[in-house]
Amino acid sequence: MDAGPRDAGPTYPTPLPGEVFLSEINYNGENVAGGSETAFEWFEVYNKSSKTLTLKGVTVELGQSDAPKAFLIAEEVILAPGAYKVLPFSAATCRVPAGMLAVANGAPYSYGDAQAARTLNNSGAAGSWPRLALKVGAVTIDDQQYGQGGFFSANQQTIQRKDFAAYAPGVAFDATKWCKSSKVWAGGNANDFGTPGLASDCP
Ligand SMILES: [Ca+2]
Ligand SMILES: [Ca+2]
Repeated sequence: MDAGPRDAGPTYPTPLPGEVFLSEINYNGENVAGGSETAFEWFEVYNKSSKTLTLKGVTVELGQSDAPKAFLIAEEVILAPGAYKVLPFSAATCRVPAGMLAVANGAPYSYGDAQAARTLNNSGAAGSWPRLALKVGAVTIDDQQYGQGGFFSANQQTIQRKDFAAYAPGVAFDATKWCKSSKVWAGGNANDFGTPGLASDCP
């Protein structure tokens, strides 16, 4: 049996709580008449740790808090220490420069192409907030019910995180630890507000 290492690339660990965070969410994309804003959606992750990590094996839950939809990241998506990387519904339509996007197998990663149900929801109320979460098996890495308390952004305005304390079970979304973006990003259009691939610029 040949179990030699020559065919295996480097392997990296999946994140633990406190190592990788949801740092920015673009759930409210451009409102295209007769179309879907989902094509513009993306979220950003931040590797706060000093380790190179992979998102391969991370489960993403999205949708509404009372009816989550989930998918597994099956591709090797590597996060360098300190990196901010964008995971878009579609790398082709998100209007985020390629250098800011997460990469899988040498190409920009997309989680939504041909998976129309993978939407980042825009609205909700008590008991059914829009939600985005990252898990490794049963371990929650991050979990944000981002509309909670009525903290909703406008069309083409992301929300950015300004506090990176490790996720603790049962802690509600805290809007004071987030801001609504106020500056356009390079490579987007004149109404795309956010900091894809970069640290938050919250006041
Ligand atoms: Ca949306
Ligand atoms: Ca950012």
